[in-house]
Amino acid sequence: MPPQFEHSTAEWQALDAAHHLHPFTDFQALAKKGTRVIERGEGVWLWDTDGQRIFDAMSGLWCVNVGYGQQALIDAATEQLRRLPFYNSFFQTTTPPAIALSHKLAQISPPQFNHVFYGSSGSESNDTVVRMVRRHWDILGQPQRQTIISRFNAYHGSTMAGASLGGMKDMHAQGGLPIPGIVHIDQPSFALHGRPGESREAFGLRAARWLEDKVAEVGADKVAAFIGEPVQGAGGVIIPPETYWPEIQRICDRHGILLVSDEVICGFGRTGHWFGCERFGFRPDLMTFAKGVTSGYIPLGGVMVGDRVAKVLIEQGGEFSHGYTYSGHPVACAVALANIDLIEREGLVQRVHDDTGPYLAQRFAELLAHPLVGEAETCGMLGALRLVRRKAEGDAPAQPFDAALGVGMVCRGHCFDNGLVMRAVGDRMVVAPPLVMTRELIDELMTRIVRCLDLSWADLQQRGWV
Ligand code: PXG
Repeated sequence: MPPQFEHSTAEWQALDAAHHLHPFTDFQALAKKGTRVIERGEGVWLWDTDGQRIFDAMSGLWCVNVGYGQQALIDAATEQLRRLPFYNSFFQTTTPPAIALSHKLAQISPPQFNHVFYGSSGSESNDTVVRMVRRHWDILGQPQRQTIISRFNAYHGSTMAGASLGGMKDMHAQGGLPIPGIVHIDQPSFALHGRPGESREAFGLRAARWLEDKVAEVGADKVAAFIGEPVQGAGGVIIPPETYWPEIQRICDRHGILLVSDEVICGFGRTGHWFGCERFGFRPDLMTFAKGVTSGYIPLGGVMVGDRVAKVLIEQGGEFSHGYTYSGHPVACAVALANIDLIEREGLVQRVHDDTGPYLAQRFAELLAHPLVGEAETCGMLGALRLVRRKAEGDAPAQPFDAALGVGMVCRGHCFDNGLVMRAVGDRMVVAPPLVMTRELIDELMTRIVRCLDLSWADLQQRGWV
């Protein structure tokens, strides 16, 4: 290890507390507690500076789709760094990796996608969407079509536009958000909004029609686009009923509204399809991506631009005044190509679709036997458990925990102490393991989850919460 990385955990924590402001963090509280310093990864495993081995059931932050330590990605980065570490794509130039990746993305995306606009993150890509869809309508002589409809509890990033598109109320409470022209409808969460006796399918249609209501309220001629994650990720892995997306598609088609799929989490195999829109049977005009495109080995994001929009921008648009220094970064594009090549060679999308996805679903369903688990759902390599105070019995619905207690954080604490990374979202415990998971690793994950649920149950009994 290079000498500048040789410190004890306590030294690292002191330096971190002194100089590093972490995202989405209470700085003072973290400085008191001390961070966990992760120093190495291999496959689905991480090691911290105390030498503890940790099962990373979150793929880093929903991104390390091919797992850690893949030599092909390391070699692609090294080779490109040596040959040409940077050149831009602004002034009538580009680089071979940016061209080759654009070609590859057009091949693996649904057929309407033949063009890509790059950024370095999901947030930047969603900012691009806001500017691009408004520009699209301007060019077509409909400048009043400015409003973008999104959903509460969505996560689309943390820039001004990304956080505005997102529907996180805590984020809107800081910094004067949302920016004008972005409005929200409720999310298709059956747990939150389903009615007693209503089927999931009927709920899916009802939830989609909230879009129709919002379009009527805003005025169809003022709506530029609707954006959604196929499965809401950071919002707690909210898997919509099968009826939801096809109905959303019909409503967008009826009113000529552009449909945007945020594929930052769902893209690149996570749902057992290359893109989440393919899993849920809809046909977006634009798709944003990031995370899994490089498996997080290096930052890259972008927007797949469907022919409907690309044709307008290219043939009638003139200069589109937008872009980033690192749009089409050659090293990032080279790593993305190696990543996609690896996903293809190893058949990871098919593996999730045919084998590990159904197996994870089966093993998750078994967790319903646990006294703490009121719901267990999966979609490909995404999974969510809802922790409940008392399970549903006969006609009596499940009793949730008081949200103020923060039951998820209690469970997350036990995961943290027992070598398992799971994410807590309110009373939902979520996983998004790497796509290289095998049945054996799913069994190992389940053993760890059950142990942490048992510890949480005992802890909650002691606290008198159950
Ligand atoms: N869209 C979606 C659907 C995301 O999940 C973004 C956009 C923004 O991407 P960038 O690359 O700008 O972060 C995301 C990011 C969490 C968590 O705690 C989730 C994300 C980011 C950070 C934390 O679940 N998703």
